[in-house]
Amino acid sequence: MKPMKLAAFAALIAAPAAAENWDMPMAYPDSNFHSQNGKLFAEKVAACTGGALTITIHAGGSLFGGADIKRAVQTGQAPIGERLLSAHANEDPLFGVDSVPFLATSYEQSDKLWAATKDAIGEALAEQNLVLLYSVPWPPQGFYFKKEVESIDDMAGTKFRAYNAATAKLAELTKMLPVQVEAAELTQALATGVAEAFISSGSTGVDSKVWEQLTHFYDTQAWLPRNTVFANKDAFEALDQKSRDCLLSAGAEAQAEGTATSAALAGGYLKTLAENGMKVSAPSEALKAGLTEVGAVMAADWEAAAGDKGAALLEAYKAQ
Ligand code: PCA
Repeated sequence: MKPMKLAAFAALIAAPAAAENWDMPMAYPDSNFHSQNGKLFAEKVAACTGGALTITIHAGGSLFGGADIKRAVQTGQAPIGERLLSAHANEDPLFGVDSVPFLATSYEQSDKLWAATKDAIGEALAEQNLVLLYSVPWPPQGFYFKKEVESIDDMAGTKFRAYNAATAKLAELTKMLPVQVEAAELTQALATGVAEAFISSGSTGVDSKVWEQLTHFYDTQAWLPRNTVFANKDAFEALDQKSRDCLLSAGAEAQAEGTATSAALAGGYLKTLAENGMKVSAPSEALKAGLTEVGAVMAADWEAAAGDKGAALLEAYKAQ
């Protein structure tokens, strides 16, 4: 009897903790590289935890729309989620550092800007009951129009789809009419005339098959905004140490791999736009010069909003 009892006891203490499943809302389409990278992240977490923590991806805004994901995770309605953090720059200017025009315009610079600001961004998120897990840049941002645009004067009066405060400000400074539209509703907004132009990556242009409505893409490489994945702090802290470590290590891997994927795909998206009949080109000198001026105004605005803390981070970025 005795040995059997011991064996039963051993089996009991060796039994894995009840498996936990987290639902992860993401705003962009299932086929988008961020969503696919989210799935790879989920697979890594499952493998690392031996199935103790699994993550179910809900792409395309199917669980929460983009605008609601951050609040949902903060309040624990979802334990984890992905969001374009710059859309929350009104809460903390730091969240918008990736959308300051012409501050970081290549993958290399984007990595450096992230390295200089990630701790401060992580702290700002922690104050909002969030744990930073990883962040992946979109390809560089260019302008989509349905006419030739030679200078910013040609933009005036255009209904311009904005995805954050920076893109709305850019529209105002170029005398366009900003309208906030999530990527999930972009196709419809273009089809119904709610918007007739926007700034984004080739990735979102391809996702939305914008060649059905628009004709010109100007490859301005203005900035590389990021999608950031965070967990609810209470949900994170309720996990065992191993699961927490796995989330962080899988996040680090997903960030490196997602960034490499973004860079590898960037050129192909522009090719796809051209193959579908769009005129893809560099901006004219006049357009470049106008956007540089607008960008300088926006950079000064950001610095004023971000104060000494922002200035120190910019210095750290530029010193790299
Ligand atoms: N695509 C997202 C954000 C930046 C990008 O390239 C969008 O347009 O909503």
